[in-house]
Amino acid sequence: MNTIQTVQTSKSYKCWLQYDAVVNQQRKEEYSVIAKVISKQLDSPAADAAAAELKMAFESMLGIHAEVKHEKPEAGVLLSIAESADYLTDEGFEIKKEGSRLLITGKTDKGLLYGAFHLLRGMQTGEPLAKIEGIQNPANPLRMINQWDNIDGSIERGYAGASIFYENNEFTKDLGRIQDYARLLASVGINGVSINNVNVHKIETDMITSVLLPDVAKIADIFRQYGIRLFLSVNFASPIELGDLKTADPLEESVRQWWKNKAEEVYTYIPDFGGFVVKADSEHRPGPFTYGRNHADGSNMLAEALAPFGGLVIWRCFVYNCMQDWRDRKTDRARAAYDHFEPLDGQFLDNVILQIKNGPMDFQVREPVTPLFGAMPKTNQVIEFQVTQEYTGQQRHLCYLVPQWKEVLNFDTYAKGKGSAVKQVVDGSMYEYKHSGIAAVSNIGNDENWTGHTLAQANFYGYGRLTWNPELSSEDIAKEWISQTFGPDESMQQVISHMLHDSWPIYESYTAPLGVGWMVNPEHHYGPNVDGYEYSVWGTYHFADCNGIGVDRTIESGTGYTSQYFKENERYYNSIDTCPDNLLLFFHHVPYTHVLKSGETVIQHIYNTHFEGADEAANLVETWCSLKDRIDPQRFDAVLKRLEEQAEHSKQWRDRINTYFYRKSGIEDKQKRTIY
Ligand code: GCV
Repeated sequence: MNTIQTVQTSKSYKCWLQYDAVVNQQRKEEYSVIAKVISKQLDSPAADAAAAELKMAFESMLGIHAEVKHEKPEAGVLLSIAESADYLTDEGFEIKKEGSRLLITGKTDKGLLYGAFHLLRGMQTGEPLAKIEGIQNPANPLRMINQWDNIDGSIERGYAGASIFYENNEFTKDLGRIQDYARLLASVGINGVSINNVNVHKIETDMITSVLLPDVAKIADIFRQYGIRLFLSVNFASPIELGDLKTADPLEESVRQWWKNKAEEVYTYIPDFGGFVVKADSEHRPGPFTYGRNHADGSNMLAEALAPFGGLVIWRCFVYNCMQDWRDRKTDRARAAYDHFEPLDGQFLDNVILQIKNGPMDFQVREPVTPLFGAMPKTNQVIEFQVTQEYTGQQRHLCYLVPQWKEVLNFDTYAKGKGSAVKQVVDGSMYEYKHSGIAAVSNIGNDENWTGHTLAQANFYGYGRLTWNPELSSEDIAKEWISQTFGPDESMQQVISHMLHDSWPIYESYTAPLGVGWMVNPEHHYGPNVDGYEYSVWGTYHFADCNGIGVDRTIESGTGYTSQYFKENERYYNSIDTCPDNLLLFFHHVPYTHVLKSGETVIQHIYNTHFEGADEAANLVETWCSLKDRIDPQRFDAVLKRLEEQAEHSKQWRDRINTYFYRKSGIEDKQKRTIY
């Protein structure tokens, strides 16, 4: 049987898999009855991992050294497969108490693994077994994490140390840490991981050759035990890059054959390989446009190669002109994904999935939901979130993103009339997609606590839980995470939950106002710089002058972006009367004196929110300090340091933004606070 050796034992490293000793005597007695024996009726990597996790957890939580055996126990946990259980999907499970036995039943061994983690989550949060019982199936078929790790050990947009997968242009030897990562991922239901950056550089191109495939296969073996399929990001120009062909034209027979051979080779190393993730014709990455072909041509070529082996092509829609002339007021980056992809609906093979960022720009603190969701009934779609906090404080600022993701998933597209939420598009139910789900950019690195900011573990946890069940509330997710991570003290749990829930609004309030986005320093994207992207090639403008600010995306006088939405949303955003305040500057250019629905003018709103936001960031420090002595010193101090940095840095944001708009507009703050 698989034995688990976690490579570090500190509280920050263990995240939510603390498995602290159960202190409630009644619970301890109840759990102990089922913890003496773990019986598993099959041997498979995932069933072994489930049993090993339970064994380790029972030892740590109850001090019981469970026996693992095949026979049915009188009392104990019974892991068994029921292939004909039609109420379960392949990854679903049922937990049921029968006398002194607790049955965890799956249709496959993956269900057993998820069932085991569900039991442990319930035990860690102190639930009676009766409440842990029940049937669960994941809402989304694909629940994926994208690593943006480079083989030199760096991570694109990584804020928690270096890669856990690579160092110095080689795969890591520290496979124990990867196993611990797989445990964390499986515990929240993730079932797919792409292990290299979507920007595939020269050396990483070798990941699909015999040079690096043996290493990739070792990583796949680890993830397989935890029900996670491995994917690779590939370079569209690989046939050229690897020196085999002079072209990567997707309609050239030699190129198509090259990819077919390549797929066959990959599957000899990794029989359950998930497939390819592709960033093409995006930010200088090669793609089908070079050959006058479209994205259906490009993705279908790869899909054809992978189809015989059950592989998927996850093709990103982040395609836009990144060499825009800032003087060109007609081109609108927000329109790009829809303009490129919507006309191709129906042309993609059924093992192609389009991966679409949640918003039309790029993971800003506030942007509307992309109009592409629901607009392609015949094309598989997955949504892409960003757990790593590129534009939301880089894990130096606290920003709990689960409420943002929930807002997006609950957004009504009106694709099939009222009640056509994004979550129903991406779970595949609205159009009966063959493949669909949720993907996100990972926020972990080799920092001891995985996520840099210890409280950013909540985003990792919450992302996974939402992919499994988008109906979970943000509060429930936070509660689960806090109680497993920090323990049963309820008043402490409430304090942390409030901090988490205040954090996104706080961050939004002292950064770019009213949905306009950007205003960050170019390249690294940390810290305020109002005009940082104003005259750039990236299509990211706010158009502030002495009279007003905002991007006119209306049909009548602007870029017409609003027309990409279904009628109800088109009308809602297109009219300044109905457009919500928090997205006003995304859709409309208005004078500073424009009065918002809140009753404030735009300029006064900017001043107010920036003063208040910085004050609230300072309050987070005080609130956290109220928990001293109730949280272990290592995690307490680490979080305190980050919150102090945030409080200081939010003042920079406040003063830079307020001063900029004061100087532009010449309008005084009604409250006469200090502006420079
Ligand atoms: C991986 C943004 C980021 C890039 C990232 C890109 C993408 O532009 O700043 O670092 O590249 O998105 O999603 O492909």
